[in-house]
Order: sequence, then C-alpha cells, then structure tokens
Amino acid sequence: MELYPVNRPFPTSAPLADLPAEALRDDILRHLIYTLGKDVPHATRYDWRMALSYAVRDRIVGPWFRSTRRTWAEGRKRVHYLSMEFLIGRILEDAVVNIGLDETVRGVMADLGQDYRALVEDEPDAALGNGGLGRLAACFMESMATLGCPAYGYGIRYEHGLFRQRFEAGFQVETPEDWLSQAHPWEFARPEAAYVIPFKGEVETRDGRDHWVPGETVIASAFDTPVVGWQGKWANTLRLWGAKPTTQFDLDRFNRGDYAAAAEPEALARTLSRVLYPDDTTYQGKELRLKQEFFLTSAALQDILRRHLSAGHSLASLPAHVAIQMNDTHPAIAGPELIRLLMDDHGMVFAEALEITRACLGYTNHTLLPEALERWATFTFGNVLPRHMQIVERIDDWHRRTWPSRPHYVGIVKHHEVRMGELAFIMAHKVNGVSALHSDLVKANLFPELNRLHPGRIVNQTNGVTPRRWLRMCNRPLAGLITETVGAGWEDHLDRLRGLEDHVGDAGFRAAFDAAKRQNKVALAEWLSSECEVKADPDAIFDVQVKRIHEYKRQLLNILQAVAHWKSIHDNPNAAWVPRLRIFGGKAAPGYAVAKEIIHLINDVGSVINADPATRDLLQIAYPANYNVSMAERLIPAADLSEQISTAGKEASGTGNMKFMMNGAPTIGTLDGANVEILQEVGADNFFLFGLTAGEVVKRREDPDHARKAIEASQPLQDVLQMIAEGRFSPDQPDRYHGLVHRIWHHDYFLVAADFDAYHAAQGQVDHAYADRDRWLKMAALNTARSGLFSSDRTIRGYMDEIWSVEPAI
Ligand code: 26V
Repeated sequence: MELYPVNRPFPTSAPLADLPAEALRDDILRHLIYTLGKDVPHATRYDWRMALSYAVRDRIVGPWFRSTRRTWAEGRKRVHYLSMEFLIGRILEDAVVNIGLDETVRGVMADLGQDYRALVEDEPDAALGNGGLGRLAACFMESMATLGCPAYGYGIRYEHGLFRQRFEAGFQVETPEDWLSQAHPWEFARPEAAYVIPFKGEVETRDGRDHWVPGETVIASAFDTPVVGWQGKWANTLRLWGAKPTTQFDLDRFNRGDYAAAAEPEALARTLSRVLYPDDTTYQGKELRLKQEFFLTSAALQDILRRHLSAGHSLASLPAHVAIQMNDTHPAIAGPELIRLLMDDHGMVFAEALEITRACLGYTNHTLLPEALERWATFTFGNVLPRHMQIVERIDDWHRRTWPSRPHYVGIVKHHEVRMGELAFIMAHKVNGVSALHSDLVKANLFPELNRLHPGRIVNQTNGVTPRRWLRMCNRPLAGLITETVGAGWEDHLDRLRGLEDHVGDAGFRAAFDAAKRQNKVALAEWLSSECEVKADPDAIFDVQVKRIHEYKRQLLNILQAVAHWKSIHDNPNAAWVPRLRIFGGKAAPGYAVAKEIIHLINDVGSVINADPATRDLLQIAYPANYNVSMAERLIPAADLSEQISTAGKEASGTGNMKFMMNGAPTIGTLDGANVEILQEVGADNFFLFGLTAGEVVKRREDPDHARKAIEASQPLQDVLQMIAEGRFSPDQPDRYHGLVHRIWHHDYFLVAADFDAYHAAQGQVDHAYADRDRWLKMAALNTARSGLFSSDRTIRGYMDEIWSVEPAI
C-alpha cells in the first residue's frame, strides 16, 4: 500500500458541517457492523452509542492530523499542560457540537430509530478529577484547541475516577467508579510511546558524575485522546499515561502453581494508575501519591525531550519550542526531573540545565489553604527519589547564595520537609494565581518574601470556562435565543453577549428569556422527581449550591439559613412567600468527617422539611446523589440563583460561579475569588452581595468570642441552633448534631455565625427581587450579557501572552 505523503493535504478539508447526512449514516452502520460486529436488529443502546462515537471520531482525526502536521512543519512552540486531574465528563456530545454536526446527528439518529439524548446519556463521565482544578484543565484543553494553540495535555489514565456517591440514611457512602469497564471509544492506545520510570535505589558517583541506580521501575504507556476545538478548526492531544510492569509475568512461578506471586509485579505496577486520590482537602504524605506525581511528570518530560530532539533541535533551544505549565504543585517535581534528565542523560552542567528548565516552566497556584499545600518528609522524598533529593538541595543552595537577603526561614527544604510550593515558585519563570483577589493574596500571604526577591514573577490569570460546553451544549434553549438575538459566532467571541444588553428593556425578549429558563426548570423538575423523590414546582426559585463539600465553602451556612427560612414561614404563614427549591450537590472526601456530617445534616433537614404539609408548597430541599459534570450540565441551566458563599479569602477563584452567571443565574455571594470580578462586571444591582471581606475575616478572628457574640445577637440563628441541638431533624438520635452545634459556638473558624444575619437578609432580598418578574428577568439576562469576560478563551490568551509566549496557529 502506498504511504500517505506528508506534504499532501489531509483528506477532509471540506467544512465538517456540510457533511451529508447519508455519509454519516453509512459510517455509523459500517462501524456498528464491522467495528462492533453487531447486526442491526441485535444492536443495543451501547452498540449504537459506540458506533456513533466512532463515526464522529473519524471526523476529528482529519483536523487532528492537520494540526499536528502544521505545528511540526512550522516549527511552532507548544504548550504542555501537566495535571494530575482532567475532569472531562462526557465526550460525545461535546465533540458533536464542536464539529457542527449537532443537527445532522439528531436527524440521522432519529432516522435510525434511536433516541440521541439517551445515547448521549449512556456515556459514563470521564471523572479523572476532584473538582475545580481538574475541570479547569478540561476547559483549558478545549480553549487551546479552539484558539489553535498547539498543546499537549499530560495526565494519568486512572482506571477508577472519582468515587460514586450514594446516601444511606442520609450519610455518604462511596463506591468505586468504573468508567473503563466498557470500551472507551475516544482514546488511541500508543504502546510504542512508552518510557521507563525509575524509583528508589541509590545514587552512585563514578568518574566524578552522579548515577542513579533505581531500585524499582515501571513503564508509562501512552493513550491519546484528540481534543477538538470550536468548528473543528484545530485539535490537540490529551495524552494520559497508564502504568505497566517492566518485569515480565513470572511463568516459572505460574507453572509451579503460585498464581498470585506470578502476577505480583503486574499488580504492583498497575497500582500507580489505578485510582485518583479523592481528597483535595488535606495534604497527606502518602508514598503512592508521590510516586503517581513523579510517574506523570517523568513520562511527560521524557516525551517532550524525545519530540524536541527528534525535530532536530538542540537542547539549548528547548525554551524556544517548549512551554510547560504545572497545574498546582502536583507536578512540581518537573523542576528537578528536567534538570536530572538534562544533566544525567544529556551531560549538561547544572547551571545550564537550571536556566533552561526555569525558562520552560510556569506554575499555577490554586489554593491558599495551608492544609492542602504539599510538603514531603525528606525521608520519604529521598527514599522514593534519591537523585531528586540531591538536586533539590542544590537548587535550594543556589537560590540562597544567589539571593543572600533571603531570610533564614524561607527555602525549599525546611524542618526536614521538601516544600513543593517553594520548589515550584523558584523553578518557574512565572507563577500565577487564578483570580485578582487570589493573586494578591498569593503575593501578600503565601509567598511574600519570594515575591520581594522576584518582583513581577507572580501574575494573575483569572479563570474561565468554555462557553461551548457550559452554554452552547448544555443550554440549547438559551443558546438558541442568544443566536437569534445577537447573531451567530458568540461561542468563540463571548464578548458579543454584550449585545443582549440592548434587548433587556424589550418585554418580548424578556419573555423569551423567561421561557428558555422555564423549559430547563421543567426538565430538571422531572428529573428530580425520579432521582430523589422531590416534587419541584417550576415556579419556585431554583436556588443551587453545587461544589465539593468543604467547611470553607459553607454549605452549612446555606442549610442553617434554610432552617431559619422554614421557621419564618411557620411563624408567619400568611406573608407573601415566594416558593423555593434549594438544591445541593457535591461529594465529601471520604476521610473528611466534618464534611460528611454536613451532608448528613442537609439530608436530615431535607427529610423533615419536605414532609411538612404546612410548608410543602413553599420550601423543598433536593440533594441528588453523585454530583458530577453531567449533573452540573442539568442543574446550572435551570438555576435561578447561584450560591457562592465561601468565607472571604478562602475560595481561590471558583468556576461554577462563572457557569451560573453565563446561564442567567444571579449570584448570592461573598467578596471572594472571582466573585469580585463577577460583581464588577455585572454591577451591584444584579448581585446579592453579603458578608465579611477577606480583611474583615482576619480581623474578626482576633476576637476569640466572635461566634458567641454573633449568635447572641441573632435570634434567628439561636432558634436554628436550638432546633438542631434538640434533635428536631434527627428524632431517631436527638444528640446527633451536638458536636456540630458545639463547634459553631466554640470553634467557628469559617465564620458561619458571623455571616449568618447578613446572609439571611440577602436571602430576603432575593425573595423580594424574584417577586418582581420584570426586575428579576432583567437581572438574569444582564448576568448572561455581562459574562463574556469569563470565557476560558480569554484566560488562555492571557497565558499565551504573559506566560507561554506562544502564538496561535489559526
Ligand atoms: C489538592 C490535593 C492535595 C493532595 C491530595 C490530592 C489533591 C488534589 C487536589 C488538590 C487541589 C485543591 C485545589 C483546588 O482544586 N483548587 C480549586 O481550583 C479551582 C481552579 O483554579 C478554583 O476555581 C477553586 O477556587 C479552587 O478551590
């Protein structure tokens, strides 16, 4: 067979949307029959989904190859986004929307007698992440593809993504997630792209040079998923590594009947890519986690160097061709690892290796919470990565000598620990925070001394989300209205949503906006009735708080105020109450007992309130289990109110807040993270602001009695705490929440009590505003109209200009 010549254009350059329906139909049937080996009468929903996925995938391969060829031919600089998490969700519908085949696919599937929606929902979420940080990585991949930014995402192909959540008597129970138990149609295994990853052992000095003699090795083997951008103009690669053993299966042992021992090396190696760590609350010094981080990082760097050298470039020119972004400190071993590869494998001297490495690396910080900042005991670090321990000490030494004014308490290795934040900072040419407020706090509180020594290194890149998934795909009614109103093309020029502002004064437009929201609410109400037996009234305010369960995010504040709300209705049954549905969604880390107790309380309060005939039509609580990306895609378009109520100074940015805004849900929130910028864009009239500021929070904590004083000053809060302590919501175990109530009185670190009254009042303003239909619709529409800043395209342009120095290829 003739080889396909590299210089001939790849054969699918016709606009993808023009693809005739018959060709797609034929391809689906061809895949059903020849790829899946299924005859049409016997095909199941799974078979049809797979056949459709393969037919859609075929149409991404063209743009994918073209993008790779162009990057290569034009010698373009590439971005390499290293992340322990990619929270992708479903892929099929996103791909269909991005290549413009939405209508064609619907028609063809209907023709084939298949329910397209059901096929879409048959796909399991790729849940290779915990929350915001992982979802951001997925949005960034999509935006880089949309902008034509040549890029690779590097991560781990976890066999088990984030656990599944169930409630048993209101308590969270975790079960393993199993997304790879079915074939995964979006990936291409690349067994030829494999690297040896060393661990442990000794460092020997021979001929005046250091040699690492590892004690263990595993193989990292690549699996590639194409990520296609808007309108299929560009596609990049998400390369996930799976672990394989270097030592072969032990046939001798097997033949002797020792089956378990024969399979041992295999089992051991595979643990490396077996499970995603589900705890993003507290750092734990687990050796397996360190090994996973090094596994990802070393495989990625070996791959990057191989590609760079095979293009005929010199190592000295690495920074001209390669930008590497560290998503939090999880891949911060990239600094010492790249130095090691350059020195030990390529004979470079330390000073040059250090310079090259620093010019390539950028570091994004995603949290200020001290308990989440990674630190490794030098014992563990030196044991797992003995050569890196030497290099880290050398880096620290170089830094101290080069900046002699560095205070003694600053450094990478301190108190027998390796601090990954300091390591990432020192090894990166740029460090960024994820919202304006957060970046200021990174400068002032997290790295004040390093910021003084390296002024200008810390920059801000406020997060964003992809409007293709989070508006165009998940909210067809609103997306359709937007296109009708401002014309086509807003999806990759989100500033054009501003055009909606001219129409908010038009009653016809407001009615259409209302109808779109209502359609989503009706659909959600139907889903909720089957999912968690809540009877939702589409005329109620849909008030939504979805995110990981953390004390600082204060789901507790929300549920306490729900109790106050319930009591107020009882006390004042004839007031003009606006019906409300309070929706919660989110998982707690399996070991985070306090978060699990909050989940239990929400469910207990929900059971009692939902069953109260006196308030049933005015207040309901829904907590559907197993919140994930797909559930977010149902909830967010149907939300009227976005709950963003963290203790100020604690939420680095938030990205859910941006998704709600885009979908026309005003925020009730504190001045925290990107809420600050949302408020700035949308204006104070269209945002329910309450609570202490970050500065006031710090001051308030200086008073050891702040909680008691706040409670004593608030009758509603006293009543709520009294009811919970008495067991009103846990009649089977009246003292269940004694501990929780005691902690609010005496150890209220996240200032739930101090902000309670302000929150309660702000919720009253929400009721008031919602009752005025025109006012509310105007607010909601202005939220959408002014959300353009929060496209992740804007964020990625910022990274390209300020951090990566990469030019878009389209
Ligand atoms: C930390 C750890 C600690 C070690 C064990 C595993 C693990 C996994 C994840 C994390 C990261 C927590 C940081 C995080 O997710 N930050 C969130 O990042 C979002 C994107 O920038 C931002 O919007 C959220 O405000 C921030 O909480």
